[in-house]
Amino acid sequence: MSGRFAAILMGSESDRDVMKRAEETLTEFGIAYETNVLSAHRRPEALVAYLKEAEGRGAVVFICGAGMAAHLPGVVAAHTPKPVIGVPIESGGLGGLDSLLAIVQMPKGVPVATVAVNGAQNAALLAVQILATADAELAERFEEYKRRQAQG
Ligand code: RP5
Repeated sequence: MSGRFAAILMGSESDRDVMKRAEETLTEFGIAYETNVLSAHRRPEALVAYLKEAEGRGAVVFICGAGMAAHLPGVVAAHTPKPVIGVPIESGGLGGLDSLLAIVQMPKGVPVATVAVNGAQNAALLAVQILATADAELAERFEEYKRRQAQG
C-alpha cells in the first residue's frame, strides 16, 4: 500500500476478531488501510523495521490492538512521530483492565490515544477524524455520519 493510509497492527492473531471492527469502519469511510500482526515482544526488530517502512509508504496513523501487558501501542509510539491509537483487548483473565491500564498509562512525552476495551470501532473513527483534518471531502462524510447518529 502507498499514499495516505491507516496502519492497523495487533499483537496476536487472537486479536483479529476485535480489530476487524476497525477495518469495517475504515472501509465504511473509504479509508485505505493495511493490517499486520506484529508482536512487540515476539518480533521487536520486525516491528520497528515495519514502522519505518510503512511511514515511508504514507502511513498517517497507527491503530494498535493488544491484550494483557499490551506494550505494542507504546512501543509503536516510541518509534514513530505519527499519532498512535491504542485498543486494549480483552484477553486473559482480567477482563481487559490489564491492557487498558497498560495502554492508557503512558508516561508523559509519548502519548497513545486510548479507546475503551475492545473499542476498535472508535479507534477507527479517531483515525478518520485525523485523516479528515487534511481531507475536506472526508470531513464532510464524517459530519454526515454525526448527523445520522443524531437522528437515532
Ligand atoms: C498480547 O497477548 C496479544 O495482543 C494478545 O491480546 C495476548 C495473547 O496473545 P496470544 O497468546 O493469544 O498470542 O500480546
